[in-house]
Amino acid sequence: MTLYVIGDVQGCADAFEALLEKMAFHPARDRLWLVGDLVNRGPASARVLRTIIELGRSAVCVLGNHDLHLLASAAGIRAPSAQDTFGDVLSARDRDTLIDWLRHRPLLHHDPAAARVLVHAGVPPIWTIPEAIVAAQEVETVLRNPDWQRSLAHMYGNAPTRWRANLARKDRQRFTINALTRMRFCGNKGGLDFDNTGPPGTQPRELVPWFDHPLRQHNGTHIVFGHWASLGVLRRADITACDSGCVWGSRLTAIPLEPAGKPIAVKCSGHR
Ligand SMILES: [Mn+2]
Repeated sequence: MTLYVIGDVQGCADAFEALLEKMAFHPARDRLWLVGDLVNRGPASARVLRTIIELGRSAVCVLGNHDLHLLASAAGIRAPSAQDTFGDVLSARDRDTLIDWLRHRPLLHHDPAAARVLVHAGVPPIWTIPEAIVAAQEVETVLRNPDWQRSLAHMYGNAPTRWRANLARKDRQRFTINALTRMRFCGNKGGLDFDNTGPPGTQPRELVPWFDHPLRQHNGTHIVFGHWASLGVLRRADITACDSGCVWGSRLTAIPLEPAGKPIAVKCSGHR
């Protein structure tokens, strides 16, 4: 058994299928973690979703910001923009199957035995892992409700950037979604920044990558994430970053987490 993680696929079905083949991934034997952003920007979002659904219980996938944007579009909350390429999902014959599967994915997956967490963007430094799990579960419960469409109406917006335990429900859920699916840098008190998308070193002095923040409360847990294409693949004792910029014309990468091994990558022609 090998546990792999694959970075942001973003509708690049050709690269995804080529990578699974190159890995010789076998669902009866191996396990796969996917960091989310399965859809959008690339040409074949529906095909990516169907391939993952076929992997069944061998694959664990968390939601990314593009996946949530697709759900909001399917819910009629927000019209797709000119850049969005998930129309193949919205017009698919199996649309309801794909959307229902997607909205039942978690925002955060925790393997306590391995002290390992899978999340799209990261865990805010000021949260402990139990706090992050409670916050994620609140949003997951809402997404799984029969009236899930209405609840996504409050998803968009950057505020509040600072966490407080007494935030109102909608603000609390928006903070959770933004932190777990959009965060890269944080301010010195742990507030979220949404303006800087470059690699560490390009940010204003008052900002720190969330995983290097001095207030970080979850140092004992290994956090596996994607979302940050300009950070690329980064493997440390405490984190694995794995968005190698597939949709930008770079590579799609699978990293063996257990047993740890050499990354396996395929070239992607890029679609942006
Ligand atoms: Mn993302």
